[in-house]
Amino acid sequence: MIKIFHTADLHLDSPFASLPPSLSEERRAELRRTYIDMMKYAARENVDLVLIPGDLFDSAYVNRDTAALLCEGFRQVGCPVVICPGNHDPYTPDSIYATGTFPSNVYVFSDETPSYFDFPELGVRVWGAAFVRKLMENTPIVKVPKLPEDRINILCQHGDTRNLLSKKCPINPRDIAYRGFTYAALGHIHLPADPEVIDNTTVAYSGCPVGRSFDEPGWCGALLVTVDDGRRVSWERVRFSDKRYMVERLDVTGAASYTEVASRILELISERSYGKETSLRVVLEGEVSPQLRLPLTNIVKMCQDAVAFLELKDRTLPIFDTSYLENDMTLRGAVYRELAPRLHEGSQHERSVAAEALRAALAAIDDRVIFADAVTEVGENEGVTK
Ligand SMILES: [Mn+2]
Repeated sequence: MIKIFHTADLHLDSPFASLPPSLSEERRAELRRTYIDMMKYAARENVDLVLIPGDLFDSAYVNRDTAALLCEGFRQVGCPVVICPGNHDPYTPDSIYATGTFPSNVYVFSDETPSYFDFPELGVRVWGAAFVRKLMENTPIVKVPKLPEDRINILCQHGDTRNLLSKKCPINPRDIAYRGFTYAALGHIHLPADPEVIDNTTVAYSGCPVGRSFDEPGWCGALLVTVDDGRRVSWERVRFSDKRYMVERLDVTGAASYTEVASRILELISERSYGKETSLRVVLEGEVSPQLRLPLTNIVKMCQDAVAFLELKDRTLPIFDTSYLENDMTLRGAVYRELAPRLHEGSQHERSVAAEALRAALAAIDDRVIFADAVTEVGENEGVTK
């Protein structure tokens, strides 16, 4: 039986550019701590092999202290550590992989053509193909020959099984199974589904060990994998994040005041038992009166102590009880009638923009202040690639 610890996509030394410098340094320190926690765990569990299929670092440039810490962790874990550089940390001549001095138990793939490391004492051969630049358009796996059955063949690869047109090493899991791998340790997808079993092959993404933003919500971790003497694979997820991001949608239809919205947010926080371990984004939705102002900064102040961090997005539509506007003969009614088709039938983006326009117009007509923080940001996270 062999025990494997599989982690990927740690993105050490991420810039966290959206945060103020002190907070971003705190986050980087958390990532480093998570790495150390993982190596301690792997040592405690007496694993035979650590597999890191890519994006261990966020970029090719690595802080000297981070590199020292990394070496220390690898030394402590003792067993062989196999790294396959990914699209964020490709094996380039000036990368840490080429220039750093890792302990002798660390094995790093350096070629775009598949190659392998043999571990005869474990009866294991580990295959992989390194990213040597940010893209890998072809599928190196198809160049792997049909594998001999006298040992456990493992793939350690950064790549994308979701999209065969991906420019980040597209992989068809069936190709992995066809070649006869027992286990494929993959990296690249940060929030993966459970491992997939095809014939005698288990194809698994570990996901990222800790979420770095609202794009990566929930508890994260790594995989502890066992291959028994009959080459049956079992796995368990081990949580390594002690903080998490969560995103909630809250329907505030009919809310009469912003304090009512604040108490609905507090109710939601208490219902879900969120506390200081959770950074929370609440997307406010539903239909509210066009008169209702949602000063997000004030609402955040009223609720933020309940969680680690609170962010609000206003996606409400100011069309609750608009019967009076439909027949209003002043400029207010004219603006409403002009925007009504988009408010009611447009795409989500059109509805949000029209809602914002209606709010701004009504505020301007009443000579009220227009709050800049109510500006909608539809789809800002769509199409994010990791
Ligand atoms: Mn990644």
